[in-house]
This record gives sequence, C-alpha cells and structure tokens, in this order.
Amino acid sequence: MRTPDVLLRRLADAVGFEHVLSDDTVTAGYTTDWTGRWHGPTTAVVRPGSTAEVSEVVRVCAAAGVGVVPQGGNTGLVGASVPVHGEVVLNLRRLNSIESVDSVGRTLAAQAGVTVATAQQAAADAGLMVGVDLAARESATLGGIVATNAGGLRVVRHGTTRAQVVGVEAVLADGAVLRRWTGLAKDNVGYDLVGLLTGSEGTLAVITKVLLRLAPRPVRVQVALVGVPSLDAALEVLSANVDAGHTVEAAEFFHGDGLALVRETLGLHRPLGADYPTYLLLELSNVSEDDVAAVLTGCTAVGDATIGPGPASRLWAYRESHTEAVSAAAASLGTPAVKVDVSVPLPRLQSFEDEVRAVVGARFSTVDVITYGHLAEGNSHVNLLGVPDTEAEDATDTVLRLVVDHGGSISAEHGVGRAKRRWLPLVRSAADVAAMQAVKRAFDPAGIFSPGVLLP
Ligand code: 2HG
Ligand code: ZN
Repeated sequence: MRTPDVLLRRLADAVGFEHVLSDDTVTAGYTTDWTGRWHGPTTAVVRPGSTAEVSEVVRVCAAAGVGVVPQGGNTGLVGASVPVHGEVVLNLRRLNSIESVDSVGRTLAAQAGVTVATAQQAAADAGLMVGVDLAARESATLGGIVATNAGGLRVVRHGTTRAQVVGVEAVLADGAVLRRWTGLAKDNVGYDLVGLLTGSEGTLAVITKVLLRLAPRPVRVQVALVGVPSLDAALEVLSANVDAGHTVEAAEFFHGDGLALVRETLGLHRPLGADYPTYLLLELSNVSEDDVAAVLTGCTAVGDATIGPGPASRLWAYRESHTEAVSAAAASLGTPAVKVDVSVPLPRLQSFEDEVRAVVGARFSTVDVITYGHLAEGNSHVNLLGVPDTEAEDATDTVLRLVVDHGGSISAEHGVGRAKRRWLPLVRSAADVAAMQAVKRAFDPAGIFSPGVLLP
C-alpha cells in the first residue's frame, strides 16, 4: 500500500471512514478560504466527533510527519485555516454540542465546533449574552474565535475574545489532552496557558472545548446611525455620549463609498435624508431615545441621525453587510479584494485613512479604497478593490508601512495567518519573535500544527 493510503486508512480507523474526505470535489470547500485568496491541496479533510478522536488524528499525523491545520467555520480572513502543502485539514464542526450554561456563575461550556450564533442563542435562553459578536456569527465557531482571539462588534464593551475565555480543552502535538477548566475568577497557578492558546491561530494545539464567560444582557438599548463629515467628527460624537454617561455597547464606522456598495448589493434605501461622507453606528444602553437625541443635538458635527430601540437590525445591516458587499464587488471585478485589518491610535485614525487613500490612489490609480470598522478601537478594515493578484503583496506592504508610521498594529483582530507573516518584524522585535518561536518549539517541536502560519 502507498504511504497516503496507509495514512488514510489510519485516519479512517480514528474517525470512521465516512469522516475522511479525500476526493478533490468534496474537499474543495475546505481548502479555499472565505475570500478565495488562500487555498492549497490537502491529503484529506478529517472530521472527528470527539476529543479522543482529535487526539488520535493528531497522533496518526505526527507519526506520519504530516502537518495538521485545525479548521472551524473557515470564515477567517488571513489564510490560517486552509492547507498549503497537503496538510490534513482537521475540521471541528462535528464537535457541536453545548455542554452547559451556568446562569449563576455566568459561563457557557461548549465544544469547539459550536457556532457563535448557537452559543449566543443558548446564552440568551438563560437571560445572558456572549460578549463576542461578529457578522460571521452563523458560521464562525467558538474554537475559531478563540484561536483567532477575534474582536468583532462589542470589544468597546466586553474586550476581545481573550477576555471572555475562562477555560479551554486542547489537544497537544503528542496527542495529550490539556484541560484548564476551573472557570474561577481567581486562579493564579502557573503560566496563563488559556490566554496563550487564545490567539495562537492553530499553531500550538487544537482547541476542542471552550468555557466562555457570559455577560448580563444590556437594557434600554438604543441604536443611532449618525451622518458626520469625518472620522474625527465621529470620534467627537462618541466622546459626547461617553461624557454623558451613556454605556457604549458598540461604536462602528463606514463611509459613503462603502454604503453605496452595500445599498447596491442588498437593494437598501438611503438610511438618512441626505448622503454623508462618514457614518457612525452607535449602540448605547441604559438610555432613552430622548437621552440619545439630546446628546446628538448638542454635537455640531452631526448632520442627521436616526435612532431606534435595539436590536435595530435594519440599521445594523448597513454596517454588517460591508464584507459581503465588498466581496460581491470583488467577484464582479474577477479578483479578490486585498483585505488589510489594522488599528491605529484614535487621534491618528483620520490622518491614517486620509494617507491610505492618497498613497494607494497615487500608486494604484484604478484601485478603490473602501474602509469601515470598529471606531472605538481605531480598527480600520482597509479593503482594496481592483488590485491585480500580482500586486496584492505590494499594495498590502504600502498600507502596512503607513500603519507603522502611525504607531498602529498590522493585525487588529483577524490575526497574522499566512497573509501578514512577512511583516511581523515591522511590529515585533527580534527578541519578541525569538520568544514566540521558543514557545512554538516547546508546544510543537516537530512543527506539525499549521506550518507557515503566524511565525517566520
Ligand atoms: C468586520 O468587522 C469584519 O466586518 C470583516 O471584521 C472585515 O471585511 C472585512 O475586512
Ligand atoms: Zn471587524
């Protein structure tokens, strides 16, 4: 028997024949990422049904010297969850049970393949909420958001995913199962392995279960969509609400050009009476509509606004549909958008975006720059439309150098993946990269997990 056949048989022994997919037509959906930019061949897609099966798959792959790429909903945007050189894709979607919701201790215990939307519903059923929310909620999995340390729409209120993870179970490179699962608010014993595995992008271990902190649900929620002349003006409106004592649940921004794409793709009406250069979407709690209106009226920067009680999904759609609208525009141009997720200090967000438009416009004259993102964290999603594939690296480089000039981060919330590995030295010193490489070697000496992701 050929080596691949032996490997496939061992994998089938581990998870069952029907959960080892090796036919190209079937594996295609697992080997290309959501953007269509990142893809590669796989030896097989393996779909384990338990932690014990994950452990056995890792042992089999380690013995065969074959790489393993853990994958959840495959909604990542930096190419971290698809293979490059024939690695086995370890798809965790079959690990889809919620084990428990503790409404007194406010935690949710679930397997890694549970989607964010399913976890949110389980929390809501207990009168609570998950502090992480993102547009990809129906497909993104808990294991995926933990591995990415996803940010999303509610970081201003609850912090990133890392702030919600109070326990993990993970399979290590030798197949052993690590379980840090006390869920205690105070538990000061040893290195913070939960924090370390969160955001490790599949390079250190395979996360199989997560224990998430839950939050109380906000009350008296109002959503305001505000038309403003600039990002600086949007920041002023945000500050005015903070100063008035309003609790900010979310503070998002987009611009007129992105709105036009969204309206065209979804067939939506103009949200306000006129068009504005920039829009701020605010979700506030512990407020009445009158409270919000009073603050907005006091801000000279406000052109127009509409306010509605939460959840106000009709207003949220204008912001949340940007990714889909950009993707539709990219498809019609026949080349994936160049997606650059970055953050800069708030006082420099306006000048950063101005410079990106000027510099990219000068270098790539036919490119459209669409930006939107999470205002309170200075997190701009720079999307470049119409960049030929051969110039994608160059365009990314142009944006990332501007980010560094503005004191920012080359990855705000999507991770490094394969997309940004090259630029790690721009923001991490040699000593820092060496320390990360030492951690990688300690967890995964043979380098079987997600080769080519995150580290040089
Ligand atoms: C968002 O905030 C996501 O909508 C996707 O992080 C960002 O499409 C993007 O670039
Ligand atoms: Zn985002």
